[in-house]
Amino acid sequence: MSVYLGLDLSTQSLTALAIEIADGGRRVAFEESLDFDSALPQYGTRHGVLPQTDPLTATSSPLMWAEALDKAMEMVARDSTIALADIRAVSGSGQQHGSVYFGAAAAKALASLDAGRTLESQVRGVFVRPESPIWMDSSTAAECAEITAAVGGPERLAQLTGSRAFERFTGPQIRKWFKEMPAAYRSTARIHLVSSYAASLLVGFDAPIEPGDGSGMNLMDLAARRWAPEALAATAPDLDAKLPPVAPSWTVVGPLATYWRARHGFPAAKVVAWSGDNPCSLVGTGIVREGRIAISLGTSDTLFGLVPTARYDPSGTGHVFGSPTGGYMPLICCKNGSLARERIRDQHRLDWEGFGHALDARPAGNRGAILLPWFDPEITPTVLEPGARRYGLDPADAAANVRAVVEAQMLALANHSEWMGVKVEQIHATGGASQNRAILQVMADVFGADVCIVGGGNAAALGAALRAYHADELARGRELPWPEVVAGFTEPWPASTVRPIPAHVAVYAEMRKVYAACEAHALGKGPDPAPAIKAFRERTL
Ligand code: XUL
Repeated sequence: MSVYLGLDLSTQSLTALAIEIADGGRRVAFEESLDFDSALPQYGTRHGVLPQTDPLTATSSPLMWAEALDKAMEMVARDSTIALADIRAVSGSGQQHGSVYFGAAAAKALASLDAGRTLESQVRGVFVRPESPIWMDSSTAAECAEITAAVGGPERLAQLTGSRAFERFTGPQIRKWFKEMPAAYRSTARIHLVSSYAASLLVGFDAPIEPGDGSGMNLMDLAARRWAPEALAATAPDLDAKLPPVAPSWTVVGPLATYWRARHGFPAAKVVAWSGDNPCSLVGTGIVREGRIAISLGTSDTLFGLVPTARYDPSGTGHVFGSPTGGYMPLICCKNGSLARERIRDQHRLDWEGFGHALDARPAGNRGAILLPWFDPEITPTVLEPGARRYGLDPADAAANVRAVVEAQMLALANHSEWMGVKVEQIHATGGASQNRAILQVMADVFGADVCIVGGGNAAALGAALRAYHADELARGRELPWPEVVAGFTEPWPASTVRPIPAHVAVYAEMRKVYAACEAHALGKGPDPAPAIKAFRERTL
């Protein structure tokens, strides 16, 4: 019996998930989450984010993440369903783009963690930047422009790093920090991603950055999977010395540090490089061959696939990340995901069941009522001035607004992912809202493809555990093909398949154009869409 542990340090929570691989079968043996707001209220986060007055700024606490890691490991150690001694390897997944800034004291503190004291009390003093910018931040438009110009334009930057400059990406965030706090920047010994930071806490020294997560920085040469000197030079001085090295996804960083063994009773399990939540979800949703895409309905809604060669989004909204299975993962991310659905649900005083009923109460196409759900600044498309926009939609009409928010999210995902050129045969849905069949029906109808549910909702943590399994086997000289790694864990749930309804598919093929016209109008790039909406309404009534 071998046990592999996957940890997912996401925006709102830390999830621990353990898988068992035995001759007789494979199963998820343990799965538990710790919600930051409720489990660690002393940090004052809301949905895992620290309160800010500026809507473009979003930060969280690296100290809170350390405390959460200690608590999650304690949670695993206390559980009686898994034998700790069977844990062979641990890996993890971190919310992408967020960064952690260590001062000179960090290396010594990590190397000498005392099992008699909490982790949090020992790392409290190591941060030169007590708040970490996270992926929801969009305050770096100026730095994006500067980096783009220095590298030679958006296309050059996208070809080099996989993405044009994005506000939330780590490079622009580092540049802003360097410009605003030059002395603090100079005294920064090490800049980590959330993923490599958490891995460093587990091994007791600086862990490398994994290429899947490294592609979310605007700093890595995507093809060569190493830091790109021209991108580093465009970002901040001496950055090379402050970043850990890039290392392959299956790197065994080291054994679990003595702290974890002596404090919680873990064995000297291998710690495998952590990756980002999306690259881990790629594995955890079974996207290990072409023709399938995954749509994750979480804090953010993301859509991703797997392609053998890198492609770039000419419109500039999408990204290409390195896949932790080799190859590339094209991805788009919409920030107004679950919080937008929740906002509409709460505004109309509904629970999730009522939300599903309201969604079903209106016809496909919503009689031409359209919502652009940009409650928060949006990533896809870029919207820096938040505010929902409504076209022919009465804000007081509960059912119409529920249908409008879900249709908008699916239409935006479909329109903005066309550049990926993936012929979608099947969609693997994951994330909290994937449990809602009415939402999945809209997804199937907009994409014209079968949708099925995979995994237990913790795809990133599952993917991390599977990556730990793959790396452990590799370290023992056995290279398992990825379909074999994920077998038994990522098959569609029986009876979960939602098939597209042909009449609805036809409605949405039309509505995609109308939605695109509304987006263009709201962004000041297109004419009033009222005539297009009227024509669509008349055709579909
Ligand atoms: C992806 C992105 C988010 C975060 C948090 O580019 O910004 O999906 O990884 O989930």
